Amino acid sequence: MAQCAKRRPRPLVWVVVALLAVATALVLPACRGQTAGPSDIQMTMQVAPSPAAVGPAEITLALRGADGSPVLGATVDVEGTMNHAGMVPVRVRTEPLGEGRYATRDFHFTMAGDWIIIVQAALADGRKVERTFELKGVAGEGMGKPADPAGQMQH
Ligand SMILES: [Cu+2]
Repeated sequence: MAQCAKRRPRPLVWVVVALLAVATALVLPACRGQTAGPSDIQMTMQVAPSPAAVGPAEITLALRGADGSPVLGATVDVEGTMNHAGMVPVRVRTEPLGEGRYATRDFHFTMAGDWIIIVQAALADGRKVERTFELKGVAGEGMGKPADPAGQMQH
């Protein structure tokens, strides 16, 4: 007598699916900036920790040419700002990590809310590239409390 084999979910499959989901979640925070300057330069940004919160953060930019080759020898400056009056921008220079990647060392998110990250890169060949990234919903210090207890920095 023929019996249908019972199809049970194989645990290993679900482990793989879960790992892929985690990997996707880790990759997703990277976003592509708006274009200004040479369009053959691709720039992607990653912010750690993610999700971003008030306090120290590391912003990493990856610069690649049209053929995917890393852009070496660039001078990359990062300005973090917000779209409201009285905002004091946070400006830092990055350090090269190699392979076309550049990271900030002393960047701080000073306020909670929606940030705009403006990246200016001076390429080794003299060209300048600017990209603007939106980073929405930077959390306040300590589980969503306002960044400043006095409330002056809230918006
Ligand atoms: Cu602000």
